[in-house]
Amino acid sequence: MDCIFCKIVNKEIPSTIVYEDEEILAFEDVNPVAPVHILVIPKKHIRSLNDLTAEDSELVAKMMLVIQNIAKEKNIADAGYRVVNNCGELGGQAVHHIHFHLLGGREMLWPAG
Ligand code: DGP
Repeated sequence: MDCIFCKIVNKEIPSTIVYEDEEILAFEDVNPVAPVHILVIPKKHIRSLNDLTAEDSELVAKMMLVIQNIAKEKNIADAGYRVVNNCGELGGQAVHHIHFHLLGGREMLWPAG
């Protein structure tokens, strides 16, 4: 499968990893839009939020806790941060392997663009 994030999971493409366990990988976004910009992904290939099933519930909950922990480690937890999932074409999803953006270190605007 020609998935760039699967290649990052398999270490075929280098990345700056900030967290890894059996199921989850977190790494710095190659094109950061904030001082802290980390992508949190499941190691198993799930195409988008539309493709999650009830069986993925625990995995998604773990990903949220990974995000919470990274926010603490990066010292952005107290100030606040944003978690983004882009789903599908109109949602702006460019990489079709589900991922959550952790954005912090600056004030976030609303509504999002
Ligand atoms: P999205 O639009 O939500 O699908 O965002 C995809 C993000 O993935 C985008 O912010 C840039 C990032 N990205 C794409 N290719 C690579 C890569 O090879 N390495 C890293 N670290 N990030 C990547």
